Amino acid sequence: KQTIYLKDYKPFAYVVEDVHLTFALHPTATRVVSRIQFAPTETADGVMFLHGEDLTLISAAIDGEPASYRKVSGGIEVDVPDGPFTWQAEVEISPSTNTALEGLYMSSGMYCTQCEAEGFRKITYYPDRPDVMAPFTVRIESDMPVLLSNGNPQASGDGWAEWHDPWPKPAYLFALVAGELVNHAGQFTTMSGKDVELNIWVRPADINKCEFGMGALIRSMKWDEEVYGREYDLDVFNIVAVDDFNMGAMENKGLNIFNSSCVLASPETSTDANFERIEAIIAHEYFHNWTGNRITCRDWFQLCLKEGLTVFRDQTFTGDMRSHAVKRIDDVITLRARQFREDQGPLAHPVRPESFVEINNFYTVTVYEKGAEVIGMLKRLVGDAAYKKALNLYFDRHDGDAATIEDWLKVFEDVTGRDLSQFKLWYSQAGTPHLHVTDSYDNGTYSLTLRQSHKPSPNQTDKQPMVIPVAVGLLSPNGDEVVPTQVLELTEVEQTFTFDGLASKPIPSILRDFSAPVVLHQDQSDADREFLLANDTDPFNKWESGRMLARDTLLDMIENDAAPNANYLAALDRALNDETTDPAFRALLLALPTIDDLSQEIASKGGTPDPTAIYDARRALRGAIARHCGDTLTSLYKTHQVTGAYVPDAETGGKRALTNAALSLISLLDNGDTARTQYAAADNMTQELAALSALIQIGAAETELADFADRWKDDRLVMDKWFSLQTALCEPQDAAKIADTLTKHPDFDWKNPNRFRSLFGGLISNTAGFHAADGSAYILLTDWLIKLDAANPQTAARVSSAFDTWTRYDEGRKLIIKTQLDRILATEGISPDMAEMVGRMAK
Ligand code: B3K
Ligand code: ZN
Repeated sequence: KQTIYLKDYKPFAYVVEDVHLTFALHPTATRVVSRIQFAPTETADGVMFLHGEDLTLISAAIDGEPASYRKVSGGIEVDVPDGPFTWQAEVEISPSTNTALEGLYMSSGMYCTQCEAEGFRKITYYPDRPDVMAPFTVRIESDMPVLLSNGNPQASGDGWAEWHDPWPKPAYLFALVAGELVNHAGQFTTMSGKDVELNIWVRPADINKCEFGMGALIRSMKWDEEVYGREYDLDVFNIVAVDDFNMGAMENKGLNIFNSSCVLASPETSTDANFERIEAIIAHEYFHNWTGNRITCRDWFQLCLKEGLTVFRDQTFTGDMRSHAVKRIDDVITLRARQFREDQGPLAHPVRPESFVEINNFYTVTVYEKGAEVIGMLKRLVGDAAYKKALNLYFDRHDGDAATIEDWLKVFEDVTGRDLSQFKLWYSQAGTPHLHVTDSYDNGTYSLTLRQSHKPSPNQTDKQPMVIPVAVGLLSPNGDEVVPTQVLELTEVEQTFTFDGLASKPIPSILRDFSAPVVLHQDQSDADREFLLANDTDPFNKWESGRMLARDTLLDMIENDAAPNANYLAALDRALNDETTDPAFRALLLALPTIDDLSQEIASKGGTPDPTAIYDARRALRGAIARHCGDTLTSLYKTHQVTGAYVPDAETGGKRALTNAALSLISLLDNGDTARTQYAAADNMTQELAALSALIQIGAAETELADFADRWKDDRLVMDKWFSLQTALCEPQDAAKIADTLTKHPDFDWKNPNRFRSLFGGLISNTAGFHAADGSAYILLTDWLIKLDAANPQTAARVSSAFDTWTRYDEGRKLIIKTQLDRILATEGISPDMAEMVGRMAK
């Protein structure tokens, strides 16, 4: 497969005016008839290329006459007339043997599709590129009782149904579902008074897990009207839950298809975290209706145009539904753990990449989460009012377009008169910028000097200074905020900002709300951190101060064999007792930096992280916190228990988060007595799983693990948790062995992406276990990646990124990993997906 470059973009030479598809469904011999109206543009030259993969072509005609065509790599070249013409083709495909889960495939007896990015070409011959948009009419013939496609239902009868989608769309938004499904119905009246029928379609056994998702959908529809002025545009909105799915969900026009783990929920089977994630994903896919579907991407290099913006929108939505402070902290934890990690390694790439082999490999945290950070910075720089104006202009100007990042930035330039050419570097320059801060105080004037630096990234060595919005507030030593938050714009390598009229040297709170995705370096004393942890009005920096104390004591313990910092333990105890703060916030104070976070930190200073030593230090610090804060933890555990029926809301969820964070530490001291009691009494999955986790972490969960498997053996989503907890939370030295044993469990259905990711995702997250010095986990994962790649390249390639930190480690580990990467590359028939990912890592 060849490399595609952004700079080579050329528009398609034909316009697609209308698409008619007829599907005669059959597990191994589905027939697809396409009737497509094409019209040439000025650049047409009589030969039209259509993508097509794994298709058996039965017939092809142009205006009713047999077509003249040649099969070429990736599709066919067709000789076409000078004027408009009708292309009609019939192909045969085999959904039941499609284990790649891309195109039309079968999952638990139902037919479903996944076309983004380039799956439609596995359904029929077509210009499968996002800048070709057309209205679709679809006829489905099947004896399945429920037949769904995009748009509005048009007609149906015994064994067939027809759907019409009036909104021109690219092929990647096409969807079809056929199955023995039942629906949880709902209704929404839009702001202009149109009634929309809502449905969540599931297998009959799951019908009691739809209510929460329906509520989340309705909240999303309302929010998008209120906050972005965006109304829904069809008579129906359907969601379908599918068990075998390569990702979380897919925003197909009017017919969203979801991984069942991202839509099905009930208090007995889902945790608070599951509920919050489901609400966010339903919102995300719904929000794509405007940011992605009505306005789509010109080409796949522009992916962040829809994904960064839609993530930004769903993050704001979750903040509005729950807590902005807690959501921001959660998002930054993820950004640093995953995106900063990506930036630090061989897979680093810009938010808008410039080349790819397999686009599915670029649905990354950089495109999504850093893409969302870029939108957040833009909003902070122009202000809320200008952001709103710019978005309205974007929707007005580009509705129905396949747009670019240039189009997006232009609306902001037109609305604000600002030149955004330097800001645009956020889209083209890879890597995480470093921000260095020094300060001084002299005679009433406080000066802050900000300096930016950039490390090289793959294929990018010389970097330009970027526009970095740095939100800053100043506190006086008595705790008053003397300078409220203001945004300093760092545009040069180094700049000094001054503040006059201050009676004494202030304590600065820098990068409030994490106003830019950078690594902040500042000389901060323990005393300043303790002060900010107690007094900062910015919740992010309040949390961050505690985080930095925890991080530095861990680094000191790892690097210098130091004892846990007593100042930190005392400050943490005080913060935990501060009843004016949200319990969810206090739960976050108890979340220590992970082993991988600490490895990243050590590596960025030029050191070589030792996962085992880091594991030991974390364990020692957890023990010290449990002992030092024991009374506080026990009392929080008692006083914050939630009573009454389970509700998946932020308020009670925050209390459960706090008591369960306490439980995990209390269990280090009481041999699991409290956890065992909680497990036995639990009437919801949040409490049950927290207790089980605490017991696994102290190696005392044998009875409960058996009980759990016995009670939940018929629930696939709950059994996914059972698989992942064991590999994630066991002692590192047992991890590879436990994972290997679990692969032999009769319920380890490795072709199901959720199950594969549960077991191996758990193992990978057990950092000290995954990086066991003997390489046992590396070898096990590699064996399974090679096996999975033959069936499902997309998921295999995605999981292979577990190795992207390999150059951080010592020679022994590096040698074993490099051997595994080479082993993958040498495997006969390796997929282009895997070859690209592993090739980039092995370089
Ligand atoms: N747009 C899809 C992701 C498609 C991934 C293709 N490999 C889901 C989302 O971002 O909403
Ligand atoms: Zn998305």
